[in-house]
Amino acid sequence: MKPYAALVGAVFGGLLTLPLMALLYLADQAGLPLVMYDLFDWLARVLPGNIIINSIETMVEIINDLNLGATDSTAKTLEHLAALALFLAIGIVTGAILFAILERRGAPLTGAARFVPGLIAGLIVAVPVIFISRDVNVTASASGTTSAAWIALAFLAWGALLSWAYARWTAAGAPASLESSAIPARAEPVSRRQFLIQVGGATATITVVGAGLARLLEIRDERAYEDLIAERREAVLPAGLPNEGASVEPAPGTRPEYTPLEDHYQIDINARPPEINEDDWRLAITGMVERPLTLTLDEIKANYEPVDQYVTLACISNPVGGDLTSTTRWTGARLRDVLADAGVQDGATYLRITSQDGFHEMVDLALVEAEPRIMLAYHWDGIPLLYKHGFPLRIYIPDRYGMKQPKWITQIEVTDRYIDGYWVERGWDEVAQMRTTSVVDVVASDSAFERDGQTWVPVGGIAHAGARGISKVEVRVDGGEWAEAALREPLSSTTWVIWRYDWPFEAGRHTFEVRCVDGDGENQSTADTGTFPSGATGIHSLTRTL
Ligand SMILES: Nc1nc2c(c(=O)[nH]1)N[C@H]1C(S)=C(S)[C@@H](COP(=O)(O)O)O[C@H]1N2
Ligand SMILES: [Mo]
Repeated sequence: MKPYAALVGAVFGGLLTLPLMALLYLADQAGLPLVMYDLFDWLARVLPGNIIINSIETMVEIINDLNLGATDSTAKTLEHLAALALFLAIGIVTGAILFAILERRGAPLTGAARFVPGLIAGLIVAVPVIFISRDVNVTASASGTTSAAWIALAFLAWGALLSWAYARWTAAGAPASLESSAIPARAEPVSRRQFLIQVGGATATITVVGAGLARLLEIRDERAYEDLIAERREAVLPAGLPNEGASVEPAPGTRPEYTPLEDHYQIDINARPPEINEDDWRLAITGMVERPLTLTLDEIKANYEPVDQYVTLACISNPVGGDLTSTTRWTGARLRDVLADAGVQDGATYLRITSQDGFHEMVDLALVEAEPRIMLAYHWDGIPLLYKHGFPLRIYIPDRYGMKQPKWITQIEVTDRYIDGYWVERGWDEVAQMRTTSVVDVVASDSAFERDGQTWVPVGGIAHAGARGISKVEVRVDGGEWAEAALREPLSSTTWVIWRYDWPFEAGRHTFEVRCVDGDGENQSTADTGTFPSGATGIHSLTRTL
Protein backbone atom coordinates (compact mmCIF):
# COMPACT_ATOMS: atom_id res chain seq x y z
CA MET A 1 0.00 0.00 0.00
CA LYS A 2 3.03 2.24 0.52
CA PRO A 3 2.86 4.69 -2.37
CA TYR A 4 -0.87 4.91 -2.10
CA ALA A 5 -1.29 5.43 1.63
CA ALA A 6 -1.99 9.15 1.37
CA LEU A 7 -4.20 8.68 -1.66
CA VAL A 8 -6.26 5.96 0.02
CA GLY A 9 -6.46 8.13 3.14
CA ALA A 10 -7.72 11.00 1.03
CA VAL A 11 -10.47 8.80 -0.42
CA PHE A 12 -11.62 7.57 2.99
CA GLY A 13 -11.26 11.05 4.44
CA GLY A 14 -13.59 12.36 1.75
CA LEU A 15 -16.04 9.47 2.04
CA LEU A 16 -16.36 9.84 5.80
CA THR A 17 -16.50 13.64 5.79
CA LEU A 18 -19.61 13.73 3.59
CA PRO A 19 -21.86 11.99 6.14
CA LEU A 20 -20.25 14.06 8.90
CA MET A 21 -21.37 17.18 7.03
CA ALA A 22 -24.86 15.77 6.58
CA LEU A 23 -25.15 14.99 10.29
CA LEU A 24 -23.84 18.44 11.23
CA TYR A 25 -26.49 19.93 8.95
CA LEU A 26 -29.15 17.78 10.60
CA ALA A 27 -27.97 18.79 14.08
CA ASP A 28 -28.06 22.41 12.94
CA GLN A 29 -31.84 22.00 12.67
CA ALA A 30 -31.83 21.17 16.38
CA GLY A 31 -29.97 24.39 17.19
CA LEU A 32 -26.41 23.03 17.19
CA PRO A 33 -23.67 24.92 15.36
CA LEU A 34 -23.11 24.36 11.64
CA VAL A 35 -19.34 24.33 11.82
CA MET A 36 -18.74 24.28 8.07
CA TYR A 37 -20.10 27.83 7.91
CA ASP A 38 -18.41 28.82 11.16
CA LEU A 39 -14.99 27.91 9.75
CA PHE A 40 -15.69 29.88 6.61
CA ASP A 41 -16.98 32.91 8.53
CA TRP A 42 -13.94 32.79 10.77
CA LEU A 43 -11.60 32.71 7.76
CA ALA A 44 -13.40 35.72 6.33
CA ARG A 45 -12.69 37.55 9.60
CA VAL A 46 -9.03 36.67 9.97
CA LEU A 47 -7.77 36.65 6.40
CA PRO A 48 -6.17 39.93 5.31
CA GLY A 49 -8.74 42.49 4.13
CA ASN A 50 -7.36 42.71 0.61
CA ILE A 51 -7.91 39.00 -0.02
CA ILE A 52 -11.52 39.32 1.12
CA ILE A 53 -12.03 42.49 -0.92
CA ASN A 54 -10.57 40.92 -4.04
CA SER A 55 -12.73 37.84 -3.61
CA ILE A 56 -15.86 39.96 -3.15
CA GLU A 57 -15.06 42.14 -6.17
CA THR A 58 -14.28 39.14 -8.36
CA MET A 59 -17.43 37.37 -7.22
CA VAL A 60 -19.65 40.41 -7.92
CA GLU A 61 -18.02 40.86 -11.34
CA ILE A 62 -18.46 37.22 -12.29
CA ILE A 63 -22.11 37.22 -11.18
CA ASN A 64 -22.79 40.37 -13.20
CA ASP A 65 -20.79 39.33 -16.26
CA LEU A 66 -22.33 35.88 -16.47
CA ASN A 67 -25.79 37.16 -15.50
CA LEU A 68 -26.06 34.58 -12.72
CA GLY A 69 -29.06 36.33 -11.16
CA ALA A 70 -29.41 38.51 -8.07
CA THR A 71 -25.91 39.43 -6.86
CA ASP A 72 -26.61 39.02 -3.15
CA SER A 73 -28.25 35.59 -3.13
CA THR A 74 -25.93 34.18 -5.79
CA ALA A 75 -22.91 35.38 -3.83
CA LYS A 76 -24.28 33.74 -0.67
CA THR A 77 -24.81 30.46 -2.53
CA LEU A 78 -21.23 30.60 -3.82
CA GLU A 79 -20.04 31.29 -0.27
CA HIS A 80 -21.96 28.32 1.03
CA LEU A 81 -20.51 26.04 -1.64
CA ALA A 82 -17.02 27.32 -0.87
CA ALA A 83 -17.57 26.64 2.84
CA LEU A 84 -18.66 23.07 2.15
CA ALA A 85 -15.77 22.50 -0.26
CA LEU A 86 -13.30 23.83 2.28
CA PHE A 87 -14.62 21.52 4.97
CA LEU A 88 -14.51 18.53 2.65
CA ALA A 89 -10.94 19.46 1.75
CA ILE A 90 -10.00 19.50 5.44
CA GLY A 91 -11.46 16.00 5.79
CA ILE A 92 -9.60 14.75 2.73
CA VAL A 93 -6.28 16.20 3.88
CA THR A 94 -6.73 14.82 7.41
CA GLY A 95 -7.44 11.36 5.97
CA ALA A 96 -4.35 11.55 3.76
CA ILE A 97 -2.10 12.63 6.61
CA LEU A 98 -3.46 10.05 9.02
CA PHE A 99 -3.05 7.16 6.59
CA ALA A 100 0.44 8.29 5.62
CA ILE A 101 1.53 8.47 9.25
CA LEU A 102 0.05 5.07 10.10
CA GLU A 103 1.68 3.58 7.05
CA ARG A 104 5.10 4.90 8.05
CA ARG A 105 4.61 3.56 11.54
CA GLY A 106 4.13 0.16 9.94
CA ALA A 107 2.71 -1.92 12.77
CA PRO A 108 -0.80 -3.16 12.11
CA LEU A 109 -3.68 -1.82 14.17
CA THR A 110 -5.71 -4.39 16.05
CA GLY A 111 -8.34 -4.40 18.76
CA ALA A 112 -9.12 -1.10 20.44
CA ALA A 113 -5.88 0.33 19.09
CA ARG A 114 -7.59 0.55 15.71
CA PHE A 115 -9.49 3.59 16.95
CA VAL A 116 -6.81 5.43 18.91
CA PRO A 117 -4.93 7.27 16.12
CA GLY A 118 -8.22 8.41 14.65
CA LEU A 119 -9.52 9.61 18.00
CA ILE A 120 -6.36 11.68 18.33
CA ALA A 121 -6.82 13.06 14.80
CA GLY A 122 -10.47 13.83 15.56
CA LEU A 123 -9.48 15.68 18.69
CA ILE A 124 -6.81 17.68 16.90
CA VAL A 125 -9.43 18.88 14.44
CA ALA A 126 -12.22 19.29 17.00
CA VAL A 127 -10.41 21.56 19.44
CA PRO A 128 -9.78 24.51 17.09
CA VAL A 129 -13.23 24.01 15.55
CA ILE A 130 -14.84 24.29 19.00
CA PHE A 131 -13.05 27.57 19.68
CA ILE A 132 -13.74 28.97 16.24
CA SER A 133 -17.41 28.09 16.46
CA ARG A 134 -17.65 29.61 19.91
CA ASP A 135 -16.12 32.78 18.51
CA VAL A 136 -18.17 33.33 15.36
CA ASN A 137 -21.34 31.24 15.46
CA VAL A 138 -24.52 33.32 15.62
CA THR A 139 -27.16 30.81 14.59
CA ALA A 140 -26.95 28.04 17.21
CA SER A 141 -29.46 28.15 20.04
CA ALA A 142 -27.71 25.41 22.06
CA SER A 143 -25.45 26.45 24.95
CA GLY A 144 -21.70 26.72 24.50
CA THR A 145 -21.11 23.54 26.47
CA THR A 146 -23.65 21.50 24.54
CA SER A 147 -22.23 22.81 21.26
CA ALA A 148 -18.67 21.95 22.30
CA ALA A 149 -19.70 18.47 23.42
CA TRP A 150 -21.52 17.87 20.14
CA ILE A 151 -18.58 19.02 18.02
CA ALA A 152 -16.16 16.87 20.06
CA LEU A 153 -18.42 13.83 19.77
CA ALA A 154 -18.96 14.23 16.04
CA PHE A 155 -15.26 14.66 15.25
CA LEU A 156 -14.11 11.87 17.57
CA ALA A 157 -16.54 9.45 15.96
CA TRP A 158 -15.41 10.60 12.55
CA GLY A 159 -11.72 10.16 13.47
CA ALA A 160 -12.32 6.77 15.04
CA LEU A 161 -14.02 5.55 11.87
CA LEU A 162 -11.18 6.88 9.80
CA SER A 163 -8.51 4.87 11.57
CA TRP A 164 -10.81 1.85 11.76
CA ALA A 165 -11.06 2.14 7.99
CA TYR A 166 -7.26 2.19 7.81
CA ALA A 167 -7.02 -0.98 9.90
CA ARG A 168 -9.63 -2.74 7.77
CA TRP A 169 -8.05 -1.62 4.55
CA THR A 170 -4.55 -2.82 5.50
CA ALA A 171 -5.85 -6.08 6.89
CA ALA A 172 -7.88 -6.72 3.76
CA GLY A 173 -4.88 -6.14 1.57
CA ALA A 174 -2.28 -8.04 3.54
CA PRO A 175 -2.10 -11.65 2.46
CA ALA A 176 0.59 -13.54 4.38
CA SER A 177 3.05 -13.68 1.52
CA LEU A 178 3.25 -9.96 0.94
CA GLU A 179 4.91 -6.91 2.44
CA SER A 180 5.98 -7.91 5.93
CA SER A 181 6.02 -11.17 7.77
CA ALA A 182 5.22 -9.18 10.91
CA ILE A 183 1.66 -8.81 9.70
CA PRO A 184 -0.27 -11.89 10.71
CA ALA A 185 -2.05 -13.50 7.82
CA ARG A 186 -5.62 -12.77 8.74
CA ALA A 187 -8.09 -14.38 6.47
CA GLU A 188 -10.20 -11.30 5.75
CA PRO A 189 -13.46 -12.25 4.11
CA VAL A 190 -13.68 -8.91 2.32
CA SER A 191 -11.36 -7.63 -0.34
CA ARG A 192 -10.29 -4.01 -0.48
CA ARG A 193 -12.59 -3.40 -3.40
CA GLN A 194 -15.55 -4.82 -1.47
CA PHE A 195 -14.64 -2.80 1.60
CA LEU A 196 -14.46 0.41 -0.40
CA ILE A 197 -17.84 -0.33 -1.96
CA GLN A 198 -19.36 -1.00 1.45
CA VAL A 199 -17.99 2.20 2.94
CA GLY A 200 -19.03 4.15 -0.14
CA GLY A 201 -22.56 2.77 0.04
CA ALA A 202 -22.96 3.41 3.75
CA THR A 203 -21.57 6.93 3.63
CA ALA A 204 -23.66 7.81 0.55
CA THR A 205 -26.80 6.56 2.28
CA ILE A 206 -26.16 8.50 5.49
CA THR A 207 -25.26 11.61 3.52
CA VAL A 208 -28.37 11.56 1.36
CA VAL A 209 -30.79 10.62 4.14
CA GLY A 210 -29.23 13.00 6.68
CA ALA A 211 -29.00 15.98 4.36
CA GLY A 212 -32.44 15.28 2.90
CA LEU A 213 -34.04 15.15 6.33
CA ALA A 214 -32.22 18.30 7.41
CA ARG A 215 -33.41 20.12 4.31
CA LEU A 216 -37.02 19.06 4.96
CA LEU A 217 -36.83 20.39 8.51
CA GLU A 218 -35.25 23.57 7.24
CA ILE A 219 -38.00 24.07 4.67
CA ARG A 220 -40.59 23.55 7.41
CA ASP A 221 -38.96 26.35 9.43
CA GLU A 222 -38.75 28.64 6.43
CA ARG A 223 -42.44 28.10 5.70
CA ALA A 224 -43.36 28.87 9.30
CA TYR A 225 -41.40 32.10 9.12
CA GLU A 226 -43.01 33.06 5.81
CA ASP A 227 -46.43 32.46 7.39
CA LEU A 228 -45.51 34.66 10.33
CA ILE A 229 -44.44 37.44 7.94
CA ALA A 230 -47.67 37.08 5.96
CA GLU A 231 -49.66 37.34 9.19
CA ARG A 232 -47.80 40.45 10.29
CA ARG A 233 -48.31 41.96 6.90
CA GLU A 234 -52.05 41.34 7.00
CA ALA A 235 -52.23 43.06 10.37
CA VAL A 236 -51.04 46.39 8.93
CA LEU A 237 -52.72 48.59 6.37
CA PRO A 238 -50.76 49.01 3.16
CA ALA A 239 -49.36 52.53 3.10
CA GLY A 240 -49.95 54.67 0.03
CA LEU A 241 -46.74 56.09 -1.42
CA PRO A 242 -46.02 59.76 -0.58
CA ASN A 243 -45.50 60.76 -4.21
CA GLU A 244 -48.88 59.54 -5.44
CA GLY A 245 -49.95 61.66 -8.39
CA ALA A 246 -46.36 62.47 -9.40
CA SER A 247 -46.54 63.82 -12.93
CA VAL A 248 -43.68 61.84 -14.47
CA GLU A 249 -44.49 58.17 -15.09
CA PRO A 250 -41.53 55.75 -15.01
CA ALA A 251 -40.55 54.30 -18.38
CA PRO A 252 -42.12 50.81 -18.38
CA GLY A 253 -39.47 48.35 -17.20
CA THR A 254 -37.75 50.75 -14.83
CA ARG A 255 -37.02 48.99 -11.52
CA PRO A 256 -39.83 49.41 -8.96
CA GLU A 257 -39.58 52.75 -7.18
CA TYR A 258 -40.46 51.01 -3.89
CA THR A 259 -38.63 47.69 -3.65
CA PRO A 260 -40.85 44.73 -2.69
CA LEU A 261 -39.52 43.69 0.71
CA GLU A 262 -38.66 40.18 -0.46
CA ASP A 263 -36.47 41.70 -3.19
CA HIS A 264 -34.50 44.05 -0.94
CA TYR A 265 -30.81 43.31 -1.32
CA GLN A 266 -29.02 41.68 1.61
CA ILE A 267 -25.34 41.83 2.54
CA ASP A 268 -23.70 40.61 5.68
CA ILE A 269 -20.49 39.12 6.96
CA ASN A 270 -21.82 35.70 7.91
CA ALA A 271 -22.82 32.70 5.84
CA ARG A 272 -26.18 32.92 7.60
CA PRO A 273 -27.71 35.83 9.51
CA PRO A 274 -28.37 35.66 13.25
CA GLU A 275 -31.96 34.94 14.28
CA ILE A 276 -32.36 36.91 17.47
CA ASN A 277 -35.07 35.98 19.94
CA GLU A 278 -36.86 39.17 20.95
CA ASP A 279 -37.37 38.01 24.54
CA ASP A 280 -33.63 37.52 25.05
CA TRP A 281 -32.66 40.75 23.36
CA ARG A 282 -31.90 44.11 24.99
CA LEU A 283 -30.33 47.28 23.70
CA ALA A 284 -27.60 48.39 26.10
CA ILE A 285 -26.57 52.06 26.12
CA THR A 286 -23.32 52.23 28.01
CA GLY A 287 -20.09 54.18 28.40
CA MET A 288 -19.99 57.94 28.93
CA VAL A 289 -23.63 58.40 29.93
CA GLU A 290 -25.35 59.67 33.08
CA ARG A 291 -27.83 56.77 33.12
CA PRO A 292 -26.87 53.53 31.35
CA LEU A 293 -30.00 52.09 29.72
CA THR A 294 -31.14 48.58 28.97
CA LEU A 295 -34.12 48.73 26.64
CA THR A 296 -36.48 46.08 25.34
CA LEU A 297 -37.86 46.38 21.85
CA ASP A 298 -41.28 47.26 23.24
CA GLU A 299 -39.77 50.06 25.31
CA ILE A 300 -38.04 51.48 22.26
CA LYS A 301 -41.30 51.37 20.34
CA ALA A 302 -43.41 52.83 23.15
CA ASN A 303 -41.10 55.41 24.74
CA TYR A 304 -39.99 57.28 21.65
CA GLU A 305 -42.01 58.90 18.92
CA PRO A 306 -41.97 56.60 15.87
CA VAL A 307 -40.61 58.19 12.72
CA ASP A 308 -41.24 56.96 9.17
CA GLN A 309 -38.68 57.52 6.43
CA TYR A 310 -38.39 56.32 2.85
CA VAL A 311 -34.79 55.29 2.37
CA THR A 312 -32.62 54.06 -0.49
CA LEU A 313 -29.83 51.94 0.94
CA ALA A 314 -26.84 50.91 -1.16
CA CYS A 315 -23.85 48.70 -0.60
CA ILE A 316 -20.43 50.24 -1.21
CA SER A 317 -19.67 47.06 -3.22
CA ASN A 318 -22.41 47.90 -5.69
CA PRO A 319 -20.96 48.47 -9.15
CA VAL A 320 -22.47 51.28 -11.24
CA GLY A 321 -25.78 49.83 -12.44
CA GLY A 322 -25.64 46.93 -9.97
CA ASP A 323 -28.51 45.50 -7.92
CA LEU A 324 -27.08 46.02 -4.41
CA THR A 325 -29.38 48.97 -3.75
CA SER A 326 -33.04 49.06 -2.73
CA THR A 327 -35.71 51.33 -1.34
CA THR A 328 -38.18 50.77 1.46
CA ARG A 329 -39.91 52.53 4.35
CA TRP A 330 -38.03 52.50 7.65
CA THR A 331 -39.71 53.12 10.99
CA GLY A 332 -37.88 53.76 14.22
CA ALA A 333 -36.92 56.06 17.06
CA ARG A 334 -34.68 59.08 16.64
CA LEU A 335 -31.30 58.12 18.02
CA ARG A 336 -30.83 61.51 19.64
CA ASP A 337 -34.08 61.07 21.60
CA VAL A 338 -32.81 57.79 23.02
CA LEU A 339 -29.42 59.31 23.83
CA ALA A 340 -31.07 62.25 25.57
CA ASP A 341 -32.65 59.75 27.98
CA ALA A 342 -29.28 58.25 28.78
CA GLY A 343 -27.65 61.68 29.15
CA VAL A 344 -24.41 61.94 27.20
CA GLN A 345 -21.47 63.10 29.31
CA ASP A 346 -19.27 66.05 28.31
CA GLY A 347 -16.23 65.06 26.29
CA ALA A 348 -17.89 62.13 24.51
CA THR A 349 -17.30 62.19 20.76
CA TYR A 350 -18.41 58.87 19.28
CA LEU A 351 -20.87 56.06 19.51
CA ARG A 352 -19.48 52.60 19.14
CA ILE A 353 -22.22 50.33 17.86
CA THR A 354 -21.85 46.59 18.33
CA SER A 355 -23.89 43.88 16.63
CA GLN A 356 -24.80 40.34 17.53
CA ASP A 357 -22.77 38.99 14.59
CA GLY A 358 -19.49 40.63 15.58
CA PHE A 359 -19.93 43.58 13.25
CA HIS A 360 -19.26 47.04 14.67
CA GLU A 361 -19.09 50.67 13.53
CA MET A 362 -18.53 54.17 14.93
CA VAL A 363 -20.90 57.10 14.56
CA ASP A 364 -19.85 60.67 15.15
CA LEU A 365 -21.84 62.07 18.11
CA ALA A 366 -21.90 65.55 16.60
CA LEU A 367 -23.58 64.07 13.53
CA VAL A 368 -26.22 62.36 15.67
CA GLU A 369 -27.00 65.64 17.47
CA ALA A 370 -27.22 67.54 14.19
CA GLU A 371 -29.11 64.96 12.14
CA PRO A 372 -32.61 64.11 13.37
CA ARG A 373 -33.02 61.57 10.56
CA ILE A 374 -30.54 59.19 12.20
CA MET A 375 -32.73 56.53 13.73
CA LEU A 376 -32.83 53.17 15.41
CA ALA A 377 -35.14 51.33 13.05
CA TYR A 378 -37.30 48.35 14.00
CA HIS A 379 -39.74 48.20 11.09
CA TRP A 380 -39.23 47.90 7.39
CA ASP A 381 -42.23 48.22 5.12
CA GLY A 382 -44.47 48.49 8.17
CA ILE A 383 -43.53 45.17 9.80
CA PRO A 384 -40.76 44.10 12.19
CA LEU A 385 -37.40 43.80 10.43
CA LEU A 386 -36.86 40.41 8.84
CA TYR A 387 -34.14 38.35 10.51
CA LYS A 388 -31.81 38.86 7.56
CA HIS A 389 -32.31 42.62 7.60
CA GLY A 390 -31.34 43.09 11.22
CA PHE A 391 -34.17 42.07 13.55
CA PRO A 392 -34.80 43.51 16.06
CA LEU A 393 -32.90 46.79 15.56
CA ARG A 394 -30.66 48.53 13.06
CA ILE A 395 -29.47 52.08 12.57
CA TYR A 396 -30.18 54.45 9.72
CA ILE A 397 -27.67 57.16 8.84
CA PRO A 398 -28.56 59.28 5.80
CA ASP A 399 -25.98 59.66 3.03
CA ARG A 400 -23.79 56.73 4.12
CA TYR A 401 -23.29 53.39 2.45
CA GLY A 402 -24.66 50.29 4.17
CA MET A 403 -21.27 49.37 5.62
CA LYS A 404 -21.63 52.23 8.15
CA GLN A 405 -25.06 51.06 9.30
CA PRO A 406 -25.07 48.05 11.62
CA LYS A 407 -27.95 45.59 11.77
CA TRP A 408 -28.73 43.34 14.80
CA ILE A 409 -27.55 46.07 17.18
CA THR A 410 -27.02 44.96 20.78
CA GLN A 411 -24.97 47.77 22.27
CA ILE A 412 -24.30 51.47 21.84
CA GLU A 413 -21.31 52.64 23.78
CA VAL A 414 -20.77 56.38 24.19
CA THR A 415 -17.03 57.01 24.06
CA ASP A 416 -14.27 59.48 23.35
CA ARG A 417 -12.12 56.93 21.54
CA TYR A 418 -12.31 56.20 17.85
CA ILE A 419 -11.81 52.64 16.59
CA ASP A 420 -12.11 51.66 12.93
CA GLY A 421 -15.35 49.89 12.07
CA TYR A 422 -15.50 46.37 10.62
CA TRP A 423 -15.02 47.31 6.96
CA VAL A 424 -12.91 50.39 7.66
CA GLU A 425 -10.42 48.09 9.38
CA ARG A 426 -10.28 46.21 6.10
CA GLY A 427 -9.45 49.26 4.05
CA TRP A 428 -12.82 50.69 3.04
CA ASP A 429 -13.63 54.39 3.22
CA GLU A 430 -13.94 55.70 6.77
CA VAL A 431 -16.77 58.09 5.89
CA ALA A 432 -18.37 55.98 3.13
CA GLN A 433 -20.50 58.83 1.87
CA MET A 434 -22.81 57.65 -0.91
CA ARG A 435 -21.57 58.50 -4.38
CA THR A 436 -23.72 60.26 -6.93
CA THR A 437 -24.71 57.74 -9.56
CA SER A 438 -27.23 57.32 -12.35
CA VAL A 439 -28.32 54.19 -14.14
CA VAL A 440 -30.19 53.37 -17.36
CA ASP A 441 -32.61 50.60 -16.41
CA VAL A 442 -34.51 50.26 -19.65
CA VAL A 443 -34.88 51.28 -23.27
CA ALA A 444 -38.59 50.49 -23.48
CA SER A 445 -38.94 49.84 -27.19
CA ASP A 446 -42.05 47.72 -26.51
CA SER A 447 -43.71 50.84 -25.17
CA ALA A 448 -42.93 53.09 -28.12
CA PHE A 449 -45.68 55.63 -28.85
CA GLU A 450 -46.60 58.12 -31.58
CA ARG A 451 -46.80 61.87 -31.05
CA ASP A 452 -46.56 64.72 -33.54
CA GLY A 453 -45.87 62.26 -36.35
CA GLN A 454 -42.83 60.88 -34.56
CA THR A 455 -42.20 57.57 -32.78
CA TRP A 456 -40.85 57.93 -29.24
CA VAL A 457 -39.22 55.31 -27.08
CA PRO A 458 -39.27 55.81 -23.30
CA VAL A 459 -35.84 55.40 -21.71
CA GLY A 460 -35.61 55.35 -17.94
CA GLY A 461 -33.77 54.52 -14.77
CA ILE A 462 -32.68 55.88 -11.43
CA ALA A 463 -30.32 58.48 -10.08
CA HIS A 464 -29.21 58.68 -6.46
CA ALA A 465 -26.93 60.87 -4.38
CA GLY A 466 -27.50 59.72 -0.81
CA ALA A 467 -29.29 62.49 1.09
CA ARG A 468 -28.20 65.21 -1.33
CA GLY A 469 -31.00 64.76 -3.83
CA ILE A 470 -30.86 64.92 -7.60
CA SER A 471 -31.28 68.18 -9.51
CA LYS A 472 -30.66 67.05 -13.07
CA VAL A 473 -30.34 63.92 -15.18
CA GLU A 474 -29.09 63.95 -18.77
CA VAL A 475 -29.09 61.28 -21.44
CA ARG A 476 -27.05 61.04 -24.57
CA VAL A 477 -27.43 58.65 -27.46
CA ASP A 478 -24.47 57.41 -29.52
CA GLY A 479 -22.18 60.09 -28.09
CA GLY A 480 -24.40 62.96 -29.33
CA GLU A 481 -25.66 65.95 -27.37
CA TRP A 482 -26.65 65.53 -23.72
CA ALA A 483 -30.42 65.99 -23.38
CA GLU A 484 -32.26 66.61 -20.13
CA ALA A 485 -34.49 63.87 -18.76
CA ALA A 486 -37.69 64.41 -16.77
CA LEU A 487 -37.42 63.72 -13.03
CA ARG A 488 -40.18 61.98 -11.13
CA GLU A 489 -40.89 63.39 -7.69
CA PRO A 490 -39.08 60.97 -5.34
CA LEU A 491 -40.46 59.15 -2.29
CA SER A 492 -38.26 61.27 -0.04
CA SER A 493 -35.14 63.41 -0.01
CA THR A 494 -33.02 60.32 0.68
CA THR A 495 -34.40 57.94 -1.95
CA TRP A 496 -33.37 57.48 -5.52
CA VAL A 497 -35.06 59.58 -8.18
CA ILE A 498 -36.70 57.95 -11.17
CA TRP A 499 -35.94 59.68 -14.43
CA ARG A 500 -37.44 59.31 -17.90
CA TYR A 501 -36.36 60.44 -21.31
CA ASP A 502 -38.56 59.98 -24.36
CA TRP A 503 -36.20 59.37 -27.23
CA PRO A 504 -37.10 60.09 -30.88
CA PHE A 505 -36.80 56.61 -32.31
CA GLU A 506 -34.35 55.68 -35.04
CA ALA A 507 -33.88 52.07 -36.09
CA GLY A 508 -30.46 50.53 -35.52
CA ARG A 509 -28.01 49.82 -32.77
CA HIS A 510 -27.69 52.58 -30.19
CA THR A 511 -25.88 53.31 -26.97
CA PHE A 512 -27.70 55.22 -24.24
CA GLU A 513 -25.61 56.94 -21.57
CA VAL A 514 -26.75 58.79 -18.46
CA ARG A 515 -25.23 61.30 -16.07
CA CYS A 516 -26.63 63.41 -13.25
CA VAL A 517 -26.12 66.36 -10.94
CA ASP A 518 -26.83 66.15 -7.22
CA GLY A 519 -29.03 68.53 -5.23
CA ASP A 520 -26.03 70.68 -4.29
CA GLY A 521 -25.19 71.26 -7.97
CA GLU A 522 -22.26 68.81 -8.01
CA ASN A 523 -21.83 66.77 -11.19
CA GLN A 524 -21.54 63.04 -10.73
CA SER A 525 -18.03 61.74 -11.28
CA THR A 526 -17.61 60.28 -14.74
CA ALA A 527 -14.33 58.57 -13.84
CA ASP A 528 -14.72 54.84 -14.05
CA THR A 529 -13.59 53.68 -10.61
CA GLY A 530 -14.09 50.28 -9.02
CA THR A 531 -16.02 49.90 -5.80
CA PHE A 532 -12.97 49.77 -3.51
CA PRO A 533 -12.40 51.75 -1.35
CA SER A 534 -15.02 54.50 -1.66
CA GLY A 535 -17.81 53.20 -3.88
CA ALA A 536 -18.05 53.00 -7.67
CA THR A 537 -18.39 55.96 -10.00
CA GLY A 538 -18.64 56.24 -13.76
CA ILE A 539 -21.09 56.61 -16.59
CA HIS A 540 -23.64 53.85 -16.98
CA SER A 541 -24.84 52.89 -20.42
CA LEU A 542 -27.01 50.40 -22.25
CA THR A 543 -26.57 49.34 -25.86
CA ARG A 544 -29.61 48.04 -27.71
CA THR A 545 -30.48 47.11 -31.27
CA LEU A 546 -33.92 48.47 -32.07
N1 LIG B 1 -24.38 43.60 11.95
C1 LIG B 1 -24.17 43.82 10.64
N2 LIG B 1 -24.64 44.94 10.09
C2 LIG B 1 -24.46 45.18 8.79
C3 LIG B 1 -23.72 44.29 7.99
C4 LIG B 1 -23.25 43.09 8.59
O1 LIG B 1 -22.63 42.23 7.95
N3 LIG B 1 -23.49 42.89 9.92
N4 LIG B 1 -23.51 44.60 6.66
C5 LIG B 1 -23.59 46.00 6.29
C6 LIG B 1 -23.56 46.21 4.87
S1 LIG B 1 -22.06 46.03 4.10
C7 LIG B 1 -24.67 46.61 4.17
S2 LIG B 1 -24.56 47.00 2.54
C8 LIG B 1 -26.00 46.70 4.82
C9 LIG B 1 -27.02 45.87 4.08
O2 LIG B 1 -28.27 45.84 4.72
P1 LIG B 1 -29.37 44.84 4.17
O3 LIG B 1 -28.73 43.48 4.08
O4 LIG B 1 -30.49 44.85 5.13
O5 LIG B 1 -29.78 45.33 2.82
O6 LIG B 1 -25.96 46.25 6.16
C10 LIG B 1 -24.82 46.66 6.88
N5 LIG B 1 -24.97 46.33 8.25
MO1 LIG C 1 -22.30 46.65 1.96
